[in-house]
Amino acid sequence: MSTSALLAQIDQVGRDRRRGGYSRHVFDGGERELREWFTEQARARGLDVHTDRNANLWAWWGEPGDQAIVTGSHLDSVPGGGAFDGPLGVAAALSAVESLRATGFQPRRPIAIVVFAEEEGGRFGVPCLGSRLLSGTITRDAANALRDPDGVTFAEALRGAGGDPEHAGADEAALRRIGRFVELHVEQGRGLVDLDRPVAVASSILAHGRWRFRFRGQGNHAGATLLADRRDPMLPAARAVLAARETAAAHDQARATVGRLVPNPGGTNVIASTVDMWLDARAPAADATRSLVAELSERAAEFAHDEGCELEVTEESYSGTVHFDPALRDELCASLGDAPALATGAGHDAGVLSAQVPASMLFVRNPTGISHAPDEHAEPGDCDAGGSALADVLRRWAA
Ligand code: HGY
Ligand code: MN
Ligand code: MN
Ligand code: MN
Repeated sequence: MSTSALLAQIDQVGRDRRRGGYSRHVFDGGERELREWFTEQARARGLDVHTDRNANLWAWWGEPGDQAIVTGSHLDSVPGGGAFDGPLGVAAALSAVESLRATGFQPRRPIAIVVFAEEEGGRFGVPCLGSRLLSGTITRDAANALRDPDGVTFAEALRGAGGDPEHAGADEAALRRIGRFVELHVEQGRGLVDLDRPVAVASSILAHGRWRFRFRGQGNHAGATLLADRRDPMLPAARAVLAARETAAAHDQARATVGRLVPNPGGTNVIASTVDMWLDARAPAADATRSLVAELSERAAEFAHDEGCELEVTEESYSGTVHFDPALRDELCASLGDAPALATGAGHDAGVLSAQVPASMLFVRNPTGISHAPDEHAEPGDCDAGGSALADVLRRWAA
């Protein structure tokens, strides 16, 4: 089955109709149905499937062994996300394995497809949670204590998804088995459109992280409280949203986004007692990301003081700049007909793994350049070109 046909199935199974929009959530609803769909598809292609203690799904062609060639991505999405971010890599992996088996190819090294858990951090707030646990870049205790907006702990969700909260965390044996990792992903930008090419190889990932700015004031009545008597945390939060853009603009190629602003308790006729503002900050150089956040924190503290409010800034996740293995990158570019190498502003499981295993990424052209929104797109022909390119890479690496 082609990559584009498998994508259509994922879209069908994963679209979370209960929530109306297009969201593939983690560990429940669409996610559980997607986990079952992937397991069925992998088994139908002769792969052995198991869930690791961190709820990542592994499908093996051959006995799990050292120096395996591993590919894969994720199936969860951001709220209201697109249909390609994550699923394209999983669909291409299934299609690539199917096409290799159809030609009678006998790999001399094990091949595996992995579906990482909670890549978007859409439920528990930490992106790439499955690959961070696997690689030990987040501890079991820190992960298990994470709570979703309904107060469900990650430990509970992990158990429900077949993971093992008591033994979650760094999985040395699993890491040792990975000889090379390659993740195919829809491009989140217009680089390939401008270059008029279907496939590219990733060169680097911006340094990026998430910080929660909690402005604390005095909850009060919207009508009975005179302006002079207010300590309204919404004001410093609003000023900080504007300052985020200004501060980022002062740093070369930096990005700062406030996509989530949550007043508590959130009543129309209530002055909030706290307002949480989440900052997503990214820049090519790690120190630029860090100084952007430090400058904004300072300004936000002044805004809070002006309104008699307090501010607490918490770092929720951070990844330094990732430079993919240059030898692997160049080899892939050459083998894919002199494909271009592109930097990306999006984080990926491949970026998390790259600190410990030879990791790489392939990008597929996205005509809209939009991602993390329903307009994200890749043409069926380019999706299938990505699947064939991935099959070639797996064949060469596992021969
Ligand atoms: O947020 C990101 O960069 C990725 O899509 N998880
Ligand atoms: Mn994403
Ligand atoms: Mn992704
Ligand atoms: Mn990813």
